[in-house]
Amino acid sequence: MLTDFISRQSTTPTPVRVGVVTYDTQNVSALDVPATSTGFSGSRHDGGAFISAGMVPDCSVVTWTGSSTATQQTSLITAVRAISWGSTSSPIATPLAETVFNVGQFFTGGDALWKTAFTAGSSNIWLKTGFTAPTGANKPLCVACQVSAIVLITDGEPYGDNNLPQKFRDNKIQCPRTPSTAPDPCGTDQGNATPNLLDDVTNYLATTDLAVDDVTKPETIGIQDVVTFVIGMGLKVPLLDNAAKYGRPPRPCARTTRRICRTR
Ligand SMILES: [Ca+2]
Ligand SMILES: [Ca+2]
Ligand SMILES: [Ca+2]
Repeated sequence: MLTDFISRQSTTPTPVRVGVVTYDTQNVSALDVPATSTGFSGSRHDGGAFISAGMVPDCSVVTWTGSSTATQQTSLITAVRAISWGSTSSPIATPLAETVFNVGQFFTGGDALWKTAFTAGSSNIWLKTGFTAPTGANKPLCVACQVSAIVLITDGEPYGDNNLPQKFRDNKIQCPRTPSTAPDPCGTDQGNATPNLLDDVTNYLATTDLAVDDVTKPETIGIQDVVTFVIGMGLKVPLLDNAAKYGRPPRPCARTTRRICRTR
């Protein structure tokens, strides 16, 4: 599915830039949920890992038909086909919310928010190696008014997930149920039994200006949020429905911003 999507960018009338992230292949060493003061520090391997070198194609490129972009396209497809899903002897877990949180770091365009939003002072504990955005033409943010999206392809069964800042552990976003006092149908992690927080993370990315405004970087001015789309590979999963439901930016406000952007 993903390799088809990347291939079609050469011929579709509406090509997009693409980056690919999968789970950290060593994530089974980080299945627990330690105190929030730990973050990702030490030798932990929570969350994801980049497959692509930032985004393809470069910011200034608007089609995938140039020779250098075609080469990037071939390399990306090869890299996607080489993604490891683990084996019995070398398993990989499913840190869904953690990985989407890492992608949020990437979309900040420079880590500024991720250093201050989740700790009392500035701290690097919630930064994941590999997700600091590049500053070259493969950076995630090209222009201030661009639409950024995550397309999450998953079976929706978190395992070894939810080592996240307290803001998310509060689990303010929960799946709908009747009566409201019943347990959260978004469920708990199969490995560590903590409440699943994927919907809390997608909601944060949809409702937060991720790129702190910096006059030296025009692409950061205004609101840079991220919408999450979910492609569930298994049966109906309440957690994924809720992650998509709450992963939409507040449209009236966002639309106004983008309309102003386009008329500049
Ligand atoms: Ca983890
Ligand atoms: Ca939740
Ligand atoms: Ca901004």
